[in-house]
Amino acid sequence: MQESPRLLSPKIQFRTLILSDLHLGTKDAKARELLDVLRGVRCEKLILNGDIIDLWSLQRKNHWGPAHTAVVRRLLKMAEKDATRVVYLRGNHDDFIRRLIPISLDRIELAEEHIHEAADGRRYLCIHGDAFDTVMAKMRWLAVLGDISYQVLLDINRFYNRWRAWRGKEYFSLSQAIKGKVKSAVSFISRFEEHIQTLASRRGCEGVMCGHIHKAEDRMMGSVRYLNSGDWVESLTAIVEEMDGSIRVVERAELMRLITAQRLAYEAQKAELESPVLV
Ligand SMILES: [Mn+2]
Repeated sequence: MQESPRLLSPKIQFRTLILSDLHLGTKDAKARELLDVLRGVRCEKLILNGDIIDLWSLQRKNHWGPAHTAVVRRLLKMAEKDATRVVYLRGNHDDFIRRLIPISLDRIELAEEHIHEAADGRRYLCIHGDAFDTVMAKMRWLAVLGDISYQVLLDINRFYNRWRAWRGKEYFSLSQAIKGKVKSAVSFISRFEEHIQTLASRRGCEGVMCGHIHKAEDRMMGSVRYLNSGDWVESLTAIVEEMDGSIRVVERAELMRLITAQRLAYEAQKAELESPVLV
């Protein structure tokens, strides 16, 4: 007797999907783009790592549209129909939930932070990341400085000092001053990395997952793996955990390719199973 083939799912499957910074309620939220992804994915656990509904922005100007409602409805449906465990972590744009947390509503939990245990036993601390803001501000400053070459700096310095001389002021080394700034910014970065490492070890975690800075990342900070899920305003990225526990950052384009391929395979199998048996 012929063994019946394993039935394909019309959706791609992840153990965990981690999203952050959807900023629903703002003009720039890519709700439709997100909806395409959410409709094609099934996951056991969904971590919403802050700034999901942008209450700050809604209070100033209401840009809530039907697509935003559809995203919320889809998220609730995942919890209800797919039995997905949803963990909603507080961000700084939706810190109104701070007064409620921690609370568990059926399959939806609201919390400040969450420890995710992957299938391979590795533990990850999930937290929005606005707590690191003062450190991050210095990092942005460093990125700007990094774009200015030393030669340009020297040129600016020369003009600046010509102007100072004309004003009758003494020489001032702008490049020296900026180099000092860079040095302190570098120490701020290592302080941020230290912060992440301390936090991870305090929670017994091998990794930390954040959002907030709207930039997807996956890199080691000492022995700690730092991941950032990016956002759904510009970068359209997510973190996914496969069934075997492997974790990676993915872009929407890749997710859509996987979703389309899965759907086609599913349709093909369905058509084959429904066609009359030919002898
Ligand atoms: Mn944020």
